[in-house]
Amino acid sequence: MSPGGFASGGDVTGVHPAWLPPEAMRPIGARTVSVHGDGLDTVRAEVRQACDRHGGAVVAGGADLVLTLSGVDTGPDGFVVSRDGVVTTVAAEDPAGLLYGLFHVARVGEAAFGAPHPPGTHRPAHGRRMLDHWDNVDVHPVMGQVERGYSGGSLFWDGGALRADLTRVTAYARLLAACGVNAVTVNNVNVHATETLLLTDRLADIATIADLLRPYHIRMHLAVNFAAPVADLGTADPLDARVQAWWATATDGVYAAIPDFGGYVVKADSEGQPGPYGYGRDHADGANALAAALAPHGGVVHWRAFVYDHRQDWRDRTTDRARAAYEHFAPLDGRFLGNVIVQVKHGPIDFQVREPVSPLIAAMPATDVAVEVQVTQEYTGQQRHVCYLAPMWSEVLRTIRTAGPVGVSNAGDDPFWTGHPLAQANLYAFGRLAWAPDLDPREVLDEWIGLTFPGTPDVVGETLHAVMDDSWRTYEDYTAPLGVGFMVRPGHHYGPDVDGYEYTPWGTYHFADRDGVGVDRTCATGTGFTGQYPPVLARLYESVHDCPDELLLFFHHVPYGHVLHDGGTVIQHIYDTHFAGADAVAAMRDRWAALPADLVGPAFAARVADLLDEQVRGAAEWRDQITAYFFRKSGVRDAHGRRIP
Ligand code: GCV
Repeated sequence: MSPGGFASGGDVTGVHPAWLPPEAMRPIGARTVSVHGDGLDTVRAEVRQACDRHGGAVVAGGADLVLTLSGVDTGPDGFVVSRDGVVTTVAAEDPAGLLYGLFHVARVGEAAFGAPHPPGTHRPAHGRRMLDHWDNVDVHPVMGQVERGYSGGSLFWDGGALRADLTRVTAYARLLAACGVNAVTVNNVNVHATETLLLTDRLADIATIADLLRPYHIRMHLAVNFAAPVADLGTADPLDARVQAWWATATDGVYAAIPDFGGYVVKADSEGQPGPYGYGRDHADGANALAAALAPHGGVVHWRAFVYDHRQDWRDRTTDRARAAYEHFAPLDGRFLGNVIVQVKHGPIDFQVREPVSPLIAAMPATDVAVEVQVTQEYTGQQRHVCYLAPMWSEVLRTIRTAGPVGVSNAGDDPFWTGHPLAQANLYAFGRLAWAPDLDPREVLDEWIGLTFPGTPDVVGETLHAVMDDSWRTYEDYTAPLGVGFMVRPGHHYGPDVDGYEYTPWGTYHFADRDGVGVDRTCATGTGFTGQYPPVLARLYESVHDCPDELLLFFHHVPYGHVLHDGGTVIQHIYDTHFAGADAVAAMRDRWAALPADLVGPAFAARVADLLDEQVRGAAEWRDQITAYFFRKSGVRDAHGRRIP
């Protein structure tokens, strides 16, 4: 198809519909389809629209495609697909499963109507697959409408009010259901004064959004302020019976308005947000107070473990931000109520391009843990750089079994949804990996391409793979050598500033001097962070010889002449990767420029081209600052004699 699918606009005029534009429903809509069961309004509407557009028909029996609610044993959200020769049947035990089955058929396309095959069962790996929006209701003076948002304004809020036109929320819900997401929070975890009222005075706003998400089987969650009871009671002490009663009453009110409400998300004692420490209590006390209020209704609390000292003294070399989450939470394992989920960032610091997996995830066997990843590209190019993140998430999600991943959404009111049109693939991939963590990131990208540009010539897919497959490692090459992170401009976090955070209260990240670079996090001579890992990993990371190269400087401070496993030195690696990374970005731009714009639509093509120009500029800036900085520190010349400013 053409870009005509875009031009025709899908459901929302003027908006590029991302995956599942009307043309992607052709495999279904060009056939006869029968739908059996109750509670299938959304499935029926999807099928009807597809048939209206593509010439098929909704029939009572004798169909090419049968969608049926039946007693199959799939569990929630699962479905079974079979083909007996002339009929493809999708069966599920609940309406959500049948909707996922319908979208599966769209994804598989004509193959769903090919050779006969016995029933194949599809079940999500995780019951809850959640996206958190860091959207402010009021425009925040520093963070704007969406904190760390790079896709325009909020889909839900506009300058203090619920958007007047919520059409795109319905379209967004459809996109999310089509990749498997089934839970959403619609406000920032930094809960400011207005957002605190969502729980009480402005409940009608979130009920309105919940009504729009529900047809696509997406449950509403809400970020709440731990100190919310203070306005009424003067305290938020979680062990105070009046506070517990306050949460019970407020929560009853939420469920009266939203019977299928999912629960609360809480950022407490973190970066200035209030929390239980203010009352001499711990995070189990805090989380349990809210969990007790939710339990009678079947709700859950996602309690974030992102707790660290952001007022540390850079001169104090014993304080290590990486240790913080484990130190605050691991001792609490076993004390949380059953409906508390401790939400842990995938790495021990903060969504950097390269981090080891957080040791806290393995340290709480008696607690439900959710792994949090950042779909919005705060530290990975801010949706001005192409950075396909599925390979990074896949490394974490496929090896760790948890209560389910949480992603920080990258969507906004931008016509392409995600600012950079190619960042749509990150949103899609988050949902797919949350459903099936073992999926190959390249195959997921294939799916996104197939659903977004159905019927286009192979060159579209080849170009997108060439530009995107290795883009995360390319971004790492020119920004974060061997596990050093945070060399970004303070505040907005875009672009290079090697010492930007090095002497601030927020943590210290590279410790470069004239002799060497890296953070000594060993037990033998450093901060002892390696000791937080299970023995096999602790030994691996503790050893400067065995530590994987890509994490060497995360765990060790080494001389610039230290030899890596590939035989090169650390300083030469820094030079080589920065030159190679910037060159790779220039090649990405050339590759994109060679793609005929009409195959993806002129607007899409032009937006990507403009952003690739910025990425080429940005990568060169990174290359020049990083190579110059380390040349000036080390005095070691580039072995290849390239120009270092
Ligand atoms: C919502 C990082 C970001 C903050 C964000 C915080 C968090 O520090 O820079 O904007 O706040 O993470 O995850 O709570």
